[in-house]
Amino acid sequence: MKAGIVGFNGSGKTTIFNALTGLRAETGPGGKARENTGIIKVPDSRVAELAVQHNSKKQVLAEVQFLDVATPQTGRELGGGLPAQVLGAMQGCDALVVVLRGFANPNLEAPPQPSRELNNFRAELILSDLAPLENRLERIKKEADKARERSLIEKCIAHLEAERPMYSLALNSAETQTLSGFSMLTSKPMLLLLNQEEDDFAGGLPEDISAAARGEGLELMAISGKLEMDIAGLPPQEQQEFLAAMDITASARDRFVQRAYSLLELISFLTTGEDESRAWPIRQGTTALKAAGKIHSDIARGFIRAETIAYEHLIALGSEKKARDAGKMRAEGKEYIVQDGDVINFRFNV
Ligand SMILES: Nc1nc2c(ncn2[C@@H]2O[C@H](COP(=O)(O)OP(=O)(O)OP(=O)(O)O)[C@@H](O)[C@H]2O)c(=O)[nH]1
Ligand SMILES: [Mg+2]
Repeated sequence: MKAGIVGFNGSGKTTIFNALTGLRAETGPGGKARENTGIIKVPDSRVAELAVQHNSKKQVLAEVQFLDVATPQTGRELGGGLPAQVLGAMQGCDALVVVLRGFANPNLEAPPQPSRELNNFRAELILSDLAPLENRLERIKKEADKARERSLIEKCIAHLEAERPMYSLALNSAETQTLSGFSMLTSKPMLLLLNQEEDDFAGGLPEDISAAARGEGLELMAISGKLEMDIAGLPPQEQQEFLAAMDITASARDRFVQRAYSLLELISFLTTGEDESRAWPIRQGTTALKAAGKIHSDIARGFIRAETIAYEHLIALGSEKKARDAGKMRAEGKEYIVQDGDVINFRFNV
């Protein structure tokens, strides 16, 4: 599962990438040649709680991959077009985190104009989605057996030309299937991240950008990239002290990672025992059989049942045995749709 950190030149993508991953990729005008990738662990206090209850030797958190998509300066104006390589990198992502610049960047002339940036960025994505649809339409316009595809593509083009993103177009599953090969950028889940100075937080989110996000039906979060990067660069002990001194319990980083996780439509099921307590990332709607396969193909092959206790019940009742006695352990079959926080013990036989 991969989330792309995207946005216009100098919006603070690499800074935020560093804050998330704890890596030290080069920021500023010199650092734009490369793409950076990093893995982040998704904070989940349930893993630690389970580890205490079960005396686990090890704790393992779910992981998500982040890609920092460098945007070379392509024009004087904001949004002077996004180069093919940037668009291609975004296409390979499962979700997009769009960084909007809300701070004065000394390397750029333009003052921060985040809502304009949002508009322009989204226009770029729409343009990029239109081109292959138009090509395809041209190619199949005379083919008698392609009438259905043609009308679908025409519907999409009309929608995009009205400057609306694909995610706001209702499609049935056959239509979604037909369009999947285009991997359209505006059909990807998107989270807006306003990168602003810490001093600006007191004022709350600026009204114009909040309204723009609401209008788009998108989630918007503010972050101070630079501050978060500095926090992430401290040793763990000092991070705690720093956050305590600022009277906050978790950095924006943790909140952001959790939001990005749900943006990717990910949930976690949990396993626990003396060896380890662990969170496993799966897509919403994953069956018990598929979830078993995430752990090991043998467990899926020899699947018997998934002994499942909701995390809250397990913690409240104190042990697996007590949960079982209280009737809170369910024996689920292969087709069971796994829920976030299910603590599962897979029974299998190979
Ligand atoms: N004051 C302030 N400066 C920031 C903040 N976030 C990033 N910067 C600075 O803005 C400049 C650009 O940040 P980068 O993280 O390199 O931006 P980018 O989006 O990766 O830039 P490109 O990859 O070139 O498109 C750097 O000098 C950062 O130190 C912030 O929250 N506040
Ligand atoms: Mg960068």
